Amino acid sequence: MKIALAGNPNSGKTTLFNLLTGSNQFVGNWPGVTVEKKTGKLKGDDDVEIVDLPGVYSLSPYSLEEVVSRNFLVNEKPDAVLNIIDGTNLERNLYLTTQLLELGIPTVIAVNMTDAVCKNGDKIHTEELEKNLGCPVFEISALKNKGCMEAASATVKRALEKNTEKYPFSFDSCVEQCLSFIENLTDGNVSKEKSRWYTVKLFERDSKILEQLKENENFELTSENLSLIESKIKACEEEMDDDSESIITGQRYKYIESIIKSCVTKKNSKNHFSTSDKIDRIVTNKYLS
Ligand code: BGO
Repeated sequence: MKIALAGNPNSGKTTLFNLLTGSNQFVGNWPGVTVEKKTGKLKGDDDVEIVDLPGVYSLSPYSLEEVVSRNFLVNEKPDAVLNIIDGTNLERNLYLTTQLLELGIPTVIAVNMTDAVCKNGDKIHTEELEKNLGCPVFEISALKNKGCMEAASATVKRALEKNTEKYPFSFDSCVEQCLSFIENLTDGNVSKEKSRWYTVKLFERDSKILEQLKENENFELTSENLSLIESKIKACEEEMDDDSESIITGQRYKYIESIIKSCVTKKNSKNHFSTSDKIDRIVTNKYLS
């Protein structure tokens, strides 16, 4: 069994990986690139291999690390994903989560740094987070070795059950209509669990996705269907007065904002991020990633 460990840089991924694998680690490079690849056997279960993915903020195709991570997730088909997120910085970390959950891979979320969350006097409502994300959520502290093995065991269980409960988030109706249109054109040719991932990426005009559809799904959109998709995307962009990629980014952050409101009680409520913070992040994500 292969489990991918995914998360933002500084989320505590290395600390967790070391805890879960101990000295049972292999270090090399990802094929064709000079990005370090670490794998290891889960302590107490030699049948489970943990693959430490490069730390990334999103699965866009803009940095080498992002391409390596998403290629592994889409091409190598791990049995499950353990997504580690920094509990003291949920807003930023959940952006990657919203993308991971579209991949149709059984996923478990480990909210790390809960010692620091507790110290700040904040509270994360795990059950509410589970409802919003449609997958199991564990509070852990990799630093203090709390809850880590439990999260790993739940990931193994989730992989064995092949459990990909439906991720409950939907975009605004104009976007969803366009996504349904795209999905119908690929229907039956793209594996069911990956369909949402490919559909959203086609809507975003992700340059690498057409090649991957051909390689992984043995499916090519006809030029007629591609121009039909393009005209639908353009109509949606006009209606929403933005480009398709920014529409998706903006709506992900809007959803994250609503999750934070219902799932986090902050001691200092001023810590909630404001609309201007949100816009800063959209711009940063788009132009700097
Ligand atoms: C330093 N709780 C707390 N409080 N900190 C944690 C936890 C946790 O549960 N887990 C990890 N950290 P990485 P990536 C550091 O290195 O695993 C800390 O990038 C320091 N270093 O100890 O490296 C962890 O692999 C000097 O902190 O993350 C590390 O995802 C002063 O989070 C940091 C303070 O962890 C990143 C911290 C010289």
